Amino acid sequence: MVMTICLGAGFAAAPPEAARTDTVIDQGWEFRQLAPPVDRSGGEWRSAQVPGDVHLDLLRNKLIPDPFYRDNEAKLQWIEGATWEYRTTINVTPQTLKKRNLELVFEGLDAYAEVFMNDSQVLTAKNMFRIWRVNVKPLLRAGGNQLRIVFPSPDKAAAQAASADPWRLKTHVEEKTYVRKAAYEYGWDWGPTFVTSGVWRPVHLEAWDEARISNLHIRQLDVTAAVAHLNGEVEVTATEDAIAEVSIRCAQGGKPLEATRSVALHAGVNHIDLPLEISKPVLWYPAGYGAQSLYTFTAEVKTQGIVEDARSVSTGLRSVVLRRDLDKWGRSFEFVVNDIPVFGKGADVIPFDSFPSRVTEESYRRILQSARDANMNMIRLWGGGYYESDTFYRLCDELGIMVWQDFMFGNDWQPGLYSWKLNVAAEIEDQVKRLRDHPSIVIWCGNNETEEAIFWNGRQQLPADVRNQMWQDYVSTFSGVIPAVVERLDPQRPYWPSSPSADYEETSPTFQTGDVHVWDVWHGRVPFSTYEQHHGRFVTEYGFQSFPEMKTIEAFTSPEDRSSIFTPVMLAHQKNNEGNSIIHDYLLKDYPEPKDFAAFLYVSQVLQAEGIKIGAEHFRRSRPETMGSIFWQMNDCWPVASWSSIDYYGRWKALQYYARRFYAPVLVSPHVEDGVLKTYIVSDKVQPVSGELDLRIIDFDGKVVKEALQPVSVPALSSQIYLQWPISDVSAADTAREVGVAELVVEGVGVSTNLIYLAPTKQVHLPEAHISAELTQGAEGYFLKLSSPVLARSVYVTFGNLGPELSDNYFDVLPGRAAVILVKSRETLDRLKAKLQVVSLADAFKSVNADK
Ligand code: BMA
Repeated sequence: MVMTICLGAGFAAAPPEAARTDTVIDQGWEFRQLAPPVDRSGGEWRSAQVPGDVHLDLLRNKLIPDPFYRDNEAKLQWIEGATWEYRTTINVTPQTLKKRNLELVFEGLDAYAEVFMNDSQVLTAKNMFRIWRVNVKPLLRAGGNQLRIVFPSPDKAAAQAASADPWRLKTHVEEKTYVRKAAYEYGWDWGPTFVTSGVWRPVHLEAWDEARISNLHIRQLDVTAAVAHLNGEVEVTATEDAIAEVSIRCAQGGKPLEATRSVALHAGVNHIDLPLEISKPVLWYPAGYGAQSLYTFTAEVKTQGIVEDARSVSTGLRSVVLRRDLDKWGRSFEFVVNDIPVFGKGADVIPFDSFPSRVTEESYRRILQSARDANMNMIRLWGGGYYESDTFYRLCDELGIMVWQDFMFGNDWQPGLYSWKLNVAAEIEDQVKRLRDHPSIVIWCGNNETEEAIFWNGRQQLPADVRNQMWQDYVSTFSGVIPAVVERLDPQRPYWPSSPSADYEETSPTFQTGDVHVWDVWHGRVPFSTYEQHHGRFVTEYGFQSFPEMKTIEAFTSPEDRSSIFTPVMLAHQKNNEGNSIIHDYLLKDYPEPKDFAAFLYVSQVLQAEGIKIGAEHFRRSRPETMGSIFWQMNDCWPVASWSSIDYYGRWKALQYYARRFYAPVLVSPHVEDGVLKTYIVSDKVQPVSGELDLRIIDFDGKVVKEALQPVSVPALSSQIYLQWPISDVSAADTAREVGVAELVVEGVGVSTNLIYLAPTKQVHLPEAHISAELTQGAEGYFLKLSSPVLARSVYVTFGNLGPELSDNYFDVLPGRAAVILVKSRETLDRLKAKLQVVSLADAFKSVNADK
């Protein structure tokens, strides 16, 4: 074995042409329905798109209406009961045919599929999340070759798979659990039921001779600012025994780096290690903590001087540790990145669409950039969907958004069949290998709520032996099969069995450990203030629903659907039983009845935002006891009433604007505890911050009742109280007409402003607002200046269907203090003025303060 590491020598920037070729098979696809019944689609061959799915192909061929419009979902359920067939022709040149290996690679088949090449069956696929590779060399000929894929009805495939498990008769688990397919396709409490079929990710024909690089990974053994010790792991698949030269190069971050090894390859899979060392690496940081520098590594394999294959991978160098130390509250749960304990701020992310192939880079960017713009540094990719695309993770890497990555198991108990576990192990291997170089992924997590939900739905009543067996199956998969694969392929990254979980440790009020989902607010219908009784070490879910804005509602309704939130179509776009009633009930606890449908939508958003703000600020104030606040949920997969902070069309709800404030790097958070108004400052900064804290109590006309101005020095990574006023000293007379305004000013700039009402929301006596709005042309758009002589709460600015980009929305306008926002639009000033509407909370009800 000869191995050299040379710096600055022999470096070539671009990978040379390799002998391996890769042809994407995305042209000439057709599909048809196979019996029974064919009457709905005619059963003829029609054009199809790959990647795609049968629902989108039916839509493009105008065989079905828009699945998201009104109540069309219910009319399209026949699709999952049918069997579908896809085909295309692959043209193979004589030159390609000479290659020693010709393989078809399917990056994703949803889900149960039989694949035929020139009418010979080459594959039976039974897992949407696996990458399938099949040798088709013996079947191909020069010229046209037919690739055909049959997708039996998912219902029937599931029934058949389930029938192989004798335990199912005892556990009564649903049949669908036996097919590895995105759980949300079957419907969720925010998502429609569209159980689809299709080639949902790209297909390729790979042609190669002696060797190919079947995987390239840069293992980060230990990384510090002084030096990064890496292991370049090149997996080479060889046709036969051969001598090869394997190398890795990297150009960025100072001097070029190259490591080369001469190795003897055997036929089959070879693992070649190339240790690499980078001194003073430019580290990758989560958003808010530093830059997101990425390194690109290129590996090459040569035999007899010929470059057989070359592959590149980009990664960011950072260390990540899940710190779990005993402390005075129990056992910690905090992510330590590059030695910094990082408070995780963000939201859960679900699939971006019911039909994933139509999600564009632009829509990913819109949501992920919105996360960053709202001062988030972490998202949790929830386990009831699918492993996201490479584009998604690349954007997370570039934006510094850490990813809590669930494996794709959602809620229900999972089968214990040995064959099923082998299928899962292969899936985990495919996905970990595909994703492990993304620095943004900071944890692998076994599943969403499977541990917690195992005995839900009456299963507590099952006989003890059945429950024991189910528990053993659970543990053997999520603390056996899956972590064993992770440990082998990616041992440096933390693994966690479930969300939520305590990793099988006992929790108690005095011993908190693990991550938690907090659902007594919403599902348990308790007041928002209950959030403040929770002391989980890391909160991975808590949430409250709202309606999307009118423009979004208009996209899926006709006018008669918009008379109330309880019309059949509005209820068809609410998937949580009782959801609309829950919103309504909570709303009436804090506010009077909204005056009309539009006002209801608006108030629902304010209600959600104010509620989640209570939780988020409490969790942030509780650092370091609590080290994460991930609210449920950021996005939607269709237009719907849901827990999202951004709707299906990418429009920010009030919550997303509020999140930008409650996730500010330095947050001022006034809070009443035991009759004392305590003003906290929470800082996520790694350096101390000096500034001035201004706390004043004003009445709604702006008269100052009490004020304090105090210099503050805020330690790095801290949460502390800076001012304490007994409530009895605070109020002049009428707490229903007063508000506390806390502001933190650093170097002349207001970094955080927060209001606190001294009376319960329902009793706050909001004055009728008289907001004056002035829209003027500026250099980069328009400026909208809003002012009001009295307090105007949660001011909502809309330009109707013109929908310009606004720098802020749903903010308070303080008496006598103008607020200015930027309006980005190509429309004329006059058109914008004509559509401008400014609403504040006081305008939203039948009569202001009706019941006060
Ligand atoms: C959690 C999630 C989702 C669900 C949400 C709202 O439990 O994991 O399954 O959509 O609650 O009910």
